[in-house]
Amino acid sequence: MRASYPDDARLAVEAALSESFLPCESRYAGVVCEAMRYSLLSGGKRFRPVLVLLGAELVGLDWDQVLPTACAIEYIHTYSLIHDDLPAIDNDDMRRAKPSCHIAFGEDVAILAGDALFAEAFRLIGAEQSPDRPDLAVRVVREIAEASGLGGMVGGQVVDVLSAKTQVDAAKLDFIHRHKTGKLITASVKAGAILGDGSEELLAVLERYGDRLGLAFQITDDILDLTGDEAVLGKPVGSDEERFKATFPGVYGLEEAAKIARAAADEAKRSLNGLPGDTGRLRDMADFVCERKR
Ligand code: GRG
Repeated sequence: MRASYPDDARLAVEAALSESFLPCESRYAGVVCEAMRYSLLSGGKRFRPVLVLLGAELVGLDWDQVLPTACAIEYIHTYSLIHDDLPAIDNDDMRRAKPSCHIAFGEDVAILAGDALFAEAFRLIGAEQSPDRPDLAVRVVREIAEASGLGGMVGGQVVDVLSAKTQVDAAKLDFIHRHKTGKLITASVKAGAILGDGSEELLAVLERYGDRLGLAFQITDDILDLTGDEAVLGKPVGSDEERFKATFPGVYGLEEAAKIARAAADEAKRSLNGLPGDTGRLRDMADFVCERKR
């Protein structure tokens, strides 16, 4: 059975993303603005902002009440992809079926576009998120900053980059995946619930759900890098092997890696047991991460 993806939420994010962006004309920094737009509005599954919306649903918030934060998280994800593709990191020429940001605009502009997206993310939350509850907006800023920085995405990426061409054991690989990918995914689903003043118990459940979901997501990413269809993925396959990157299929083999991803996704679903309200869409997301082809 193919898991259903919440396309209604994805389309709401897509519309908010294009509206969230200031026009680029008549600005000294116009070319950087164009590069930011190019990368941000070039498709993608919008997996993380969709999770923000689904987290918000759990606490009875409407999507439009959390869209600034949903967009901000996609800004941060886009910055990470732009920087990840740079020659100094993964040196990928294609992203989302288009030339990577640095191929289209040059390395200098791509670096600055990533930097600016990161800053704009927090500007967007500060300017537009929950003006009546600044305490909740501040809590979300902290959650997202922790998930993006040294204790999260960057911390995991540093270990990943420095571990290439070395022997990586299972514990280190688990750390890399849960930090470079898992933390931002976890912050996404928690952010929606935080903005609705969700209970600490609920946030603890979502922390567990996001951690397991993020691990399954990145293992599937490793598998797709070996077995995926380039036309569907929008980027070349085989790049992890080429760069001697530490991956789950590399350590466990393809079949076992797929089983570990499935088990993590099932744990994500189980962690939701007992929660009040409809958790069906979050459960579908767990199935989606294992079944996805891009
Ligand atoms: C700190 C060395 C260093 C570099 C900066 C922080 C960073 C760049 C990169 C983080 C690592 C990273 C890119 C993690 C995300 C991995 C991942 C699974 C990306 C693909 O996400 P999808 O499948 O992509 O959601 P779409 O295109 O659908 O948005």
